[in-house]
Amino acid sequence: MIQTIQTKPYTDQKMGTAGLRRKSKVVMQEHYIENFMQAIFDVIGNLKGKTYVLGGDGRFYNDIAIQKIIKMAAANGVTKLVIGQNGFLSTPASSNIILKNHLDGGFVLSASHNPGGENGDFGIKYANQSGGQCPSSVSDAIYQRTLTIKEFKICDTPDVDLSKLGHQELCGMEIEVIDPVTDYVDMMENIFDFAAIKKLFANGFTMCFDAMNAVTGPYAKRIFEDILGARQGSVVNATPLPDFGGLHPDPNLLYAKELVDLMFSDKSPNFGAANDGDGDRNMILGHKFFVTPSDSLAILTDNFDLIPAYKNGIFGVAKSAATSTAVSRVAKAHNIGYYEVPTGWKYFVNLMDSKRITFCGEESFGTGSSHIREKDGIWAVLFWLNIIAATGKSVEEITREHWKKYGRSYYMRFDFEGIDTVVADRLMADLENKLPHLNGKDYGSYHITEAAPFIYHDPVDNSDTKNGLIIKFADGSRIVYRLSGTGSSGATLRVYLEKYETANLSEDPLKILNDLLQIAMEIAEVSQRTGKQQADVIT
Ligand code: G16
Repeated sequence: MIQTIQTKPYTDQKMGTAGLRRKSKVVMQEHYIENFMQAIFDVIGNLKGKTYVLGGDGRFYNDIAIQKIIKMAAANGVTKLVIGQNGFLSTPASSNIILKNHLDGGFVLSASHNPGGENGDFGIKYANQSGGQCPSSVSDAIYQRTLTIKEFKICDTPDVDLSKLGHQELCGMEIEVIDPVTDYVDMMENIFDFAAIKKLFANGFTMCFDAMNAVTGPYAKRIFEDILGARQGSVVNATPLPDFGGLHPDPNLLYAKELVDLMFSDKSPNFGAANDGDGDRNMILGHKFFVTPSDSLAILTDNFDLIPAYKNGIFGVAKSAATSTAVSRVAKAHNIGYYEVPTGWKYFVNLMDSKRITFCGEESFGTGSSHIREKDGIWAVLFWLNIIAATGKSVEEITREHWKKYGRSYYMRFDFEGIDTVVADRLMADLENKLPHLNGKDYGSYHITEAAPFIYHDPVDNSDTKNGLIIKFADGSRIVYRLSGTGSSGATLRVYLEKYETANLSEDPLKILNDLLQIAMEIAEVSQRTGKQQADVIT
């Protein structure tokens, strides 16, 4: 039976860089999920004939939220939901299901790389029929709707059994529970040279993939161990847990510590990788060697012709403005299109749909291609394995040869977390006002040639987006400032530093970037305004 239930609006349901992301306890408030979902359904409008995919990364509250969403979808007239078994679905797998089956969109229940559990974070990503997250115009309309919502519709029925594969019906809506892994594996087999990677493992190559107790465990076990023949146990933390076993599922040098310690030990396997909560981020490591995400994008792009799906050519490549410019040199060498977009994967979607780009990536450990409309953690790992299989070279050799050929963009990100939002907004606003006065100024040997906000003009829909502030120097160095759009409370100031070198290729990045860090701190008055002498997280 369909019920219409009265509710009162929440005022904090504005989506960030990637959907709605809040503390679990905020989301657990009465009707919080219901209000947000009803706002989405209201903005979409007529739901008759529409099919959506639904799943999540298994974090705390997924099981409760998913049942609410199923019952609300049915009550709002959705024709069909395709749901991952037991409610599991990675973000890239969900995008693939939308595209492959021409669905109208989907919902991934995840706060991505943020920690889970009752004291952690929860989130909802809403994708439209493009397979990517909805554009800002749609998320703005949804937010406006959340401010005026008065009631929501829900079916008063028992919970759906999501452990059973196959078809069911609920309040007149069709439900299909699918294996979350199969379609994704098929897609990967059609992109990469699985035979070559199998041979690599058969010849004794070793890897460690850290699934961080999040959603990619079952995907990674099936692909790396069962199909490609990596030895059993190559995938660690492989069972998705509601609190990720206490891990912070952010694949970087700080939070993937267990993997990093292993890879930097004498007994490390040949190759190491980690994914985040919902499987769209990746980190790549070799023996005692870390590849920055910016370099990874450049290296993958440079080696496109080693991959069966791309060997006949690629359209172009894009990166977020905050990502290092390493890939720009590769694009130039291959004479392919090159784009810089604001932070947020959704900005790549138009470029992929219009065949301007094939590859894209971000400094925040995201790499992907137009096979789907989300970044894809396992895809990036397979790409690296395919290059290693084709060249017989190690991660370090591949990266060092790349630097030799193109020079090296030393790159680091400094995060100042938990800042009062008023202080953070003021810092950015004052800095923006200061930028025009910085042009032409010298800071030691650094000469500023351009200081301006980053404004992106989308060549497809002609929209303009402002995101972050960029200071460029005569030697090609850059400082980028922006506020994170994925936090669940307070503000995080991100300061991104980059310096290009053609001769000193083996230095400690911090040593190379230290002067630039001091300049960045001074220009934005970071310590005076935030009380922080140094960053909380450095990646
Ligand atoms: C999300 C977006 C990414 C973006 C990242 C930035 O990642 O999908 O495209 O790069 O946020 O985060 P911030 O605004 O905090 O710098 P994810 O993995 O959280 O979905």
